[in-house]
Amino acid sequence: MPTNNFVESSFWNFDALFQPQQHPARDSHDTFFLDAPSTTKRLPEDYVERVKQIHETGGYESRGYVYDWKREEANKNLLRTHTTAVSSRMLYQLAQKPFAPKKYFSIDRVFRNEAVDRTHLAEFHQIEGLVCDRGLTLCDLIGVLHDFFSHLGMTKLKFKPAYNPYTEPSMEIFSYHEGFKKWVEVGNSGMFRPEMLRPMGLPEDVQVIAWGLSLERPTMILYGIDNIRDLFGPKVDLGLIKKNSICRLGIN
Ligand code: FB9
Repeated sequence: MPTNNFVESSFWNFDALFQPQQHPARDSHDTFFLDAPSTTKRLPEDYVERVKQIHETGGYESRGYVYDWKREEANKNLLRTHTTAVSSRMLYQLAQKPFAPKKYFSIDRVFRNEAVDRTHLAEFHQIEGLVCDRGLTLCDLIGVLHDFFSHLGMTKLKFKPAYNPYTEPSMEIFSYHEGFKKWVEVGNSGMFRPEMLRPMGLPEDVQVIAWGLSLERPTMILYGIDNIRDLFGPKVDLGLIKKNSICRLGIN
Protein backbone atom coordinates (compact mmCIF):
# COMPACT_ATOMS: atom_id res chain seq x y z
CA MET A 1 0.00 0.00 0.00
CA PRO A 2 1.67 3.34 -1.11
CA THR A 3 2.80 5.53 1.81
CA ASN A 4 0.17 8.26 1.52
CA ASN A 5 -3.01 6.46 2.49
CA PHE A 6 -5.39 8.42 0.29
CA VAL A 7 -4.28 6.53 -2.83
CA GLU A 8 -6.85 3.75 -3.03
CA SER A 9 -7.86 1.04 -5.51
CA SER A 10 -11.18 1.31 -7.36
CA PHE A 11 -11.95 -2.06 -5.75
CA TRP A 12 -12.15 -0.79 -2.12
CA ASN A 13 -13.42 2.70 -3.14
CA PHE A 14 -16.25 1.45 -5.41
CA ASP A 15 -16.59 -2.31 -6.19
CA ALA A 16 -16.57 -3.51 -2.56
CA LEU A 17 -19.31 -0.88 -1.93
CA PHE A 18 -21.50 -2.51 -4.65
CA GLN A 19 -21.05 0.65 -6.80
CA PRO A 20 -21.39 -0.57 -10.43
CA GLN A 21 -18.48 -0.02 -12.84
CA GLN A 22 -20.62 2.12 -15.19
CA HIS A 23 -21.69 4.45 -12.33
CA PRO A 24 -21.07 8.11 -13.39
CA ALA A 25 -18.99 8.80 -10.22
CA ARG A 26 -16.47 6.27 -11.54
CA ASP A 27 -15.35 8.22 -14.56
CA SER A 28 -12.53 10.74 -14.64
CA HIS A 29 -14.98 13.66 -14.60
CA ASP A 30 -15.59 13.00 -10.92
CA THR A 31 -12.60 10.91 -9.83
CA PHE A 32 -8.80 11.48 -9.97
CA PHE A 33 -7.26 8.27 -11.41
CA LEU A 34 -3.49 7.73 -11.04
CA ASP A 35 -1.01 7.40 -13.91
CA ALA A 36 1.64 5.85 -11.65
CA PRO A 37 1.13 3.49 -9.93
CA SER A 38 -1.90 3.11 -12.23
CA THR A 39 -3.06 -0.28 -10.90
CA THR A 40 -3.17 -2.07 -7.55
CA LYS A 41 -0.96 -5.16 -7.07
CA ARG A 42 -2.75 -7.01 -4.30
CA LEU A 43 -6.43 -7.82 -3.62
CA PRO A 44 -7.90 -10.79 -1.63
CA GLU A 45 -8.66 -13.10 -4.58
CA ASP A 46 -11.45 -15.18 -3.03
CA TYR A 47 -13.26 -12.03 -1.87
CA VAL A 48 -12.78 -10.38 -5.30
CA GLU A 49 -14.50 -13.41 -6.88
CA ARG A 50 -17.51 -12.98 -4.57
CA VAL A 51 -17.71 -9.25 -5.39
CA LYS A 52 -17.60 -10.09 -9.12
CA GLN A 53 -20.52 -12.53 -8.57
CA ILE A 54 -22.68 -10.08 -6.63
CA HIS A 55 -22.21 -7.38 -9.33
CA GLU A 56 -22.81 -9.78 -12.25
CA THR A 57 -25.53 -12.21 -11.09
CA GLY A 58 -26.44 -11.16 -7.53
CA GLY A 59 -26.93 -13.54 -4.59
CA TYR A 60 -28.30 -13.21 -1.01
CA GLU A 61 -31.77 -12.53 -2.56
CA SER A 62 -30.29 -9.76 -4.77
CA ARG A 63 -30.41 -9.80 -8.61
CA GLY A 64 -27.14 -7.89 -8.79
CA TYR A 65 -26.56 -5.53 -11.77
CA VAL A 66 -26.32 -8.17 -14.56
CA TYR A 67 -23.25 -6.78 -16.47
CA ASP A 68 -19.73 -7.98 -17.31
CA TRP A 69 -17.65 -7.01 -14.28
CA LYS A 70 -14.03 -6.22 -15.30
CA ARG A 71 -11.07 -6.95 -12.99
CA GLU A 72 -8.92 -4.35 -14.78
CA GLU A 73 -11.50 -1.67 -13.86
CA ALA A 74 -11.31 -2.66 -10.17
CA ASN A 75 -7.51 -2.59 -10.28
CA LYS A 76 -7.33 1.10 -11.23
CA ASN A 77 -5.71 3.29 -8.54
CA LEU A 78 -7.34 6.62 -7.62
CA LEU A 79 -7.39 9.33 -4.98
CA ARG A 80 -10.17 8.10 -2.65
CA THR A 81 -13.45 9.94 -3.21
CA HIS A 82 -14.81 9.15 0.28
CA THR A 83 -13.60 7.65 3.56
CA THR A 84 -16.27 5.02 2.99
CA ALA A 85 -13.36 3.25 1.22
CA VAL A 86 -11.73 3.00 4.66
CA SER A 87 -14.99 1.66 6.11
CA SER A 88 -15.11 -1.10 3.46
CA ARG A 89 -11.55 -2.20 4.34
CA MET A 90 -12.29 -2.18 8.09
CA LEU A 91 -15.56 -4.14 7.68
CA TYR A 92 -13.82 -6.74 5.48
CA GLN A 93 -11.09 -7.21 8.12
CA LEU A 94 -13.78 -7.48 10.82
CA ALA A 95 -15.54 -10.20 8.78
CA GLN A 96 -12.37 -12.35 8.74
CA LYS A 97 -12.69 -12.84 12.54
CA PRO A 98 -15.47 -14.31 14.75
CA PHE A 99 -18.12 -11.54 14.81
CA ALA A 100 -17.99 -8.86 17.51
CA PRO A 101 -20.01 -5.58 17.43
CA LYS A 102 -17.90 -2.55 16.42
CA LYS A 103 -18.01 1.23 15.98
CA TYR A 104 -15.59 2.89 13.50
CA PHE A 105 -14.93 6.62 12.89
CA SER A 106 -12.80 8.25 10.21
CA ILE A 107 -11.85 11.88 9.53
CA ASP A 108 -9.54 12.28 6.56
CA ARG A 109 -8.91 13.83 3.16
CA VAL A 110 -11.05 12.86 0.18
CA PHE A 111 -10.78 14.04 -3.43
CA ARG A 112 -13.49 14.81 -6.01
CA ASN A 113 -12.86 16.24 -9.47
CA GLU A 114 -15.52 18.93 -8.91
CA ALA A 115 -15.91 22.57 -9.87
CA VAL A 116 -14.16 24.64 -7.22
CA ASP A 117 -16.28 27.41 -5.67
CA ARG A 118 -16.67 29.30 -2.38
CA THR A 119 -17.70 26.16 -0.49
CA HIS A 120 -16.17 23.37 -2.60
CA LEU A 121 -12.51 22.47 -3.27
CA ALA A 122 -11.32 19.38 -5.18
CA GLU A 123 -10.42 17.97 -1.78
CA PHE A 124 -12.03 18.17 1.66
CA HIS A 125 -12.08 16.25 4.92
CA GLN A 126 -14.86 13.72 5.33
CA ILE A 127 -16.14 12.70 8.74
CA GLU A 128 -17.69 9.20 8.75
CA GLY A 129 -19.12 7.00 11.47
CA LEU A 130 -20.51 3.47 11.40
CA VAL A 131 -21.96 1.02 13.93
CA CYS A 132 -21.91 -2.70 13.13
CA ASP A 133 -24.09 -5.08 15.20
CA ARG A 134 -26.80 -7.76 15.06
CA GLY A 135 -30.39 -6.58 14.51
CA LEU A 136 -29.71 -2.87 13.94
CA THR A 137 -32.56 -0.94 12.29
CA LEU A 138 -33.26 2.46 10.70
CA CYS A 139 -34.53 3.59 14.12
CA ASP A 140 -31.07 2.90 15.59
CA LEU A 141 -29.55 5.04 12.81
CA ILE A 142 -31.97 7.93 13.50
CA GLY A 143 -31.25 7.67 17.23
CA VAL A 144 -27.49 7.70 16.70
CA LEU A 145 -27.77 10.70 14.34
CA HIS A 146 -29.72 12.69 16.95
CA ASP A 147 -27.06 11.79 19.53
CA PHE A 148 -24.12 12.60 17.21
CA PHE A 149 -25.42 15.94 15.92
CA SER A 150 -26.62 17.06 19.37
CA HIS A 151 -22.93 17.03 20.31
CA LEU A 152 -22.38 19.51 17.46
CA GLY A 153 -25.09 21.72 18.91
CA MET A 154 -27.66 20.56 16.33
CA THR A 155 -30.81 19.37 18.07
CA LYS A 156 -33.54 19.96 15.44
CA LEU A 157 -32.99 17.38 12.66
CA LYS A 158 -35.09 16.13 9.77
CA PHE A 159 -34.38 13.36 7.29
CA LYS A 160 -35.06 13.17 3.54
CA PRO A 161 -35.00 9.87 1.63
CA ALA A 162 -31.91 9.74 -0.62
CA TYR A 163 -29.96 7.24 -2.79
CA ASN A 164 -26.43 5.87 -2.45
CA PRO A 165 -25.29 2.71 -4.35
CA TYR A 166 -24.01 1.24 -1.06
CA THR A 167 -26.87 2.00 1.36
CA GLU A 168 -30.58 1.13 1.37
CA PRO A 169 -32.47 2.92 2.88
CA SER A 170 -30.48 6.17 2.60
CA MET A 171 -31.25 9.57 4.13
CA GLU A 172 -30.00 13.14 3.71
CA ILE A 173 -29.75 14.87 7.09
CA PHE A 174 -30.95 18.46 7.64
CA SER A 175 -30.54 20.65 10.75
CA TYR A 176 -32.53 23.82 11.52
CA HIS A 177 -29.96 26.63 11.86
CA GLU A 178 -31.33 29.27 14.27
CA GLY A 179 -28.92 31.93 12.94
CA PHE A 180 -29.80 31.42 9.27
CA LYS A 181 -33.45 30.76 10.15
CA LYS A 182 -33.38 27.87 7.64
CA TRP A 183 -32.82 24.12 7.28
CA VAL A 184 -29.18 23.31 6.34
CA GLU A 185 -28.10 20.00 4.74
CA VAL A 186 -25.62 18.61 7.29
CA GLY A 187 -24.86 15.17 5.93
CA ASN A 188 -25.90 11.84 4.43
CA SER A 189 -26.50 8.38 5.91
CA GLY A 190 -27.90 4.90 5.42
CA MET A 191 -27.76 1.17 6.11
CA PHE A 192 -25.04 -0.67 4.14
CA ARG A 193 -26.58 -3.10 1.62
CA PRO A 194 -26.33 -6.89 2.09
CA GLU A 195 -24.75 -6.94 -1.39
CA MET A 196 -21.82 -5.09 0.27
CA LEU A 197 -21.73 -6.89 3.64
CA ARG A 198 -22.46 -10.56 2.82
CA PRO A 199 -19.65 -11.10 0.25
CA MET A 200 -17.28 -9.80 2.98
CA GLY A 201 -18.38 -12.74 5.12
CA LEU A 202 -20.44 -10.87 7.74
CA PRO A 203 -23.27 -12.97 9.26
CA GLU A 204 -26.81 -12.53 7.82
CA ASP A 205 -28.24 -10.94 11.01
CA VAL A 206 -25.51 -8.27 11.17
CA GLN A 207 -26.43 -4.75 9.98
CA VAL A 208 -24.29 -1.65 9.63
CA ILE A 209 -25.65 1.89 10.09
CA ALA A 210 -23.42 4.68 8.73
CA TRP A 211 -23.32 8.44 8.18
CA GLY A 212 -21.02 11.11 6.81
CA LEU A 213 -20.46 14.84 6.62
CA SER A 214 -17.66 17.23 5.83
CA LEU A 215 -15.31 18.87 8.34
CA GLU A 216 -14.99 22.14 6.43
CA ARG A 217 -18.71 23.04 6.21
CA PRO A 218 -19.45 23.08 9.94
CA THR A 219 -16.10 24.78 10.61
CA MET A 220 -16.84 27.54 8.07
CA ILE A 221 -20.28 28.15 9.63
CA LEU A 222 -19.06 28.07 13.23
CA TYR A 223 -16.11 30.40 12.61
CA GLY A 224 -18.04 32.59 10.15
CA ILE A 225 -15.55 31.80 7.37
CA ASP A 226 -17.09 32.73 4.02
CA ASN A 227 -14.61 31.14 1.61
CA ILE A 228 -13.29 27.58 2.01
CA ARG A 229 -9.89 28.76 0.67
CA ASP A 230 -9.49 30.81 3.86
CA LEU A 231 -9.81 27.59 5.86
CA PHE A 232 -7.97 24.98 3.79
CA GLY A 233 -5.16 25.23 1.27
CA PRO A 234 -2.11 27.39 0.40
CA LYS A 235 -3.87 30.74 0.95
CA VAL A 236 -4.73 30.06 4.63
CA ASP A 237 -3.66 32.81 7.03
CA LEU A 238 -1.93 30.76 9.74
CA GLY A 239 -2.41 33.68 12.13
CA LEU A 240 -6.16 33.11 11.85
CA ILE A 241 -5.70 29.43 12.70
CA LYS A 242 -3.39 30.23 15.65
CA LYS A 243 -5.56 32.95 17.21
CA ASN A 244 -8.83 31.04 16.95
CA SER A 245 -9.70 29.09 20.12
CA ILE A 246 -10.52 25.40 19.88
CA CYS A 247 -14.23 25.06 19.05
CA ARG A 248 -15.88 23.55 22.12
CA LEU A 249 -19.27 22.99 20.46
CA GLY A 250 -21.81 21.16 22.65
CA ILE A 251 -18.92 20.03 24.89
CA ASN A 252 -19.46 21.66 28.31
O1 FB9 B 1 -21.19 18.48 5.71
C1 FB9 B 1 -22.18 18.88 5.14
N1 FB9 B 1 -22.96 19.92 5.56
C2 FB9 B 1 -22.82 20.55 6.83
C3 FB9 B 1 -22.42 19.85 7.96
C4 FB9 B 1 -22.40 20.50 9.21
C5 FB9 B 1 -22.77 21.83 9.31
O2 FB9 B 1 -22.69 22.37 10.57
C6 FB9 B 1 -23.14 23.69 10.76
C7 FB9 B 1 -22.81 24.20 12.09
C8 FB9 B 1 -24.21 24.00 11.58
C9 FB9 B 1 -23.19 22.55 8.16
C10 FB9 B 1 -23.21 21.90 6.91
N2 FB9 B 1 -22.62 18.25 3.97
C11 FB9 B 1 -21.97 17.06 3.52
C12 FB9 B 1 -23.83 18.71 3.25
C13 FB9 B 1 -23.55 19.66 2.13
O3 FB9 B 1 -22.57 20.60 2.49
C14 FB9 B 1 -23.15 18.99 0.79
O4 FB9 B 1 -23.46 19.96 -0.19
C15 FB9 B 1 -21.70 18.71 0.61
N3 FB9 B 1 -21.33 17.48 1.18
C16 FB9 B 1 -20.04 16.91 0.82
C17 FB9 B 1 -20.00 16.04 -0.36
O5 FB9 B 1 -20.20 16.87 -1.46
C18 FB9 B 1 -20.26 16.21 -2.61
C19 FB9 B 1 -20.91 17.41 2.58
C20 FB9 B 1 -19.92 16.34 2.16
C21 FB9 B 1 -20.39 14.94 2.39
C22 FB9 B 1 -21.53 14.42 1.89
C23 FB9 B 1 -21.90 13.09 2.17
C24 FB9 B 1 -21.09 12.29 2.96
C25 FB9 B 1 -19.93 12.81 3.47
C26 FB9 B 1 -19.56 14.14 3.19
C27 FB9 B 1 -21.48 10.94 3.26
C28 FB9 B 1 -21.81 9.85 3.50
C29 FB9 B 1 -22.22 8.50 3.83
C30 FB9 B 1 -23.50 8.07 3.52
C31 FB9 B 1 -23.89 6.76 3.84
C32 FB9 B 1 -22.97 5.90 4.47
C33 FB9 B 1 -21.69 6.35 4.78
C34 FB9 B 1 -21.31 7.65 4.45
